[in-house]
Amino acid sequence: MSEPIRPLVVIPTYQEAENIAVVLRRVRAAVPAATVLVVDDGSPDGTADLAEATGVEVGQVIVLRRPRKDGLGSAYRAGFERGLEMGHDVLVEMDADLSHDPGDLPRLLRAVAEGATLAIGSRYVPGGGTPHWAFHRRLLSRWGNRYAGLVLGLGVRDATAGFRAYRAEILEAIDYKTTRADGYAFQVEMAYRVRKVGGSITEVPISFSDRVRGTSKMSTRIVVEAMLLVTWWALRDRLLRRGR
Ligand SMILES: Nc1nc2c(ncn2[C@@H]2O[C@H](COP(=O)(O)OP(=O)(O)O)[C@@H](O)[C@H]2O)c(=O)[nH]1
Ligand SMILES: [Mg+2]
Repeated sequence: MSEPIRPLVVIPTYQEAENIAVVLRRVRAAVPAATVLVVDDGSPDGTADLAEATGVEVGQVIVLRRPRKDGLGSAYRAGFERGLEMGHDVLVEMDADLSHDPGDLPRLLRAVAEGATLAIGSRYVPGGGTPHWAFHRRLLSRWGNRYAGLVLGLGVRDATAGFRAYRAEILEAIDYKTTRADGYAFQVEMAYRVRKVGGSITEVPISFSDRVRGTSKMSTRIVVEAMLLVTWWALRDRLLRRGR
């Protein structure tokens, strides 16, 4: 039997006015007991106000308003800090653009309740996928993940995935506050740290949809940052090991 948990779903937003109400309603329908924390970076389109209004309708939604756009990694660091202060024992990462299906939340939470310290919603395990992606995008993501998995010894097929659930204790154990990366590199950095402290990681297959409304905030800079940081971490750790 799975133990009861107190999950917090952290949703970072920047310019998601077209999506936020729908995603909050669907999270509430999928996990009636979850608390949701929207971390908005001063979106000029009024995302934070819409999140608050929808929160009144669906209940248990908190909006953390930050003054300016500071990146995905920084938004999650702030969200985790708040969630741990509030005493949540499971912290979930999820995008606001409906690429992550709130209907998959119960499976992610079950994996954690059954013992994983980190459950990753994975596109690259059997049953998962990116059905709408163009060939070149699939190639970049798939090979980027193969490269990171190989040089860092992650044992994870989808380390850049941003739909995940962490046990509170593992976040404390990996000292998440000292992560520095943004975007895809942030996700890899977190998985790498969990692996290094010996935390168990389970990949739960998910289908990743393309956003229908609004625009992506990821850029070539974020992809290049991920590649450079992964290479740096792998080299650094090899040199350190040799120095011992
Ligand atoms: N708070 C905050 N959220 C962000 C920032 N950049 C992206 N996001 C959110 O992070 C999630 C993923 O971003 P998205 O643009 O969809 O990335 P993509 O799916 O890789 O194209 C979405 O919910 C965005 O609104 C940021 O600087 N601050
Ligand atoms: Mg997206």
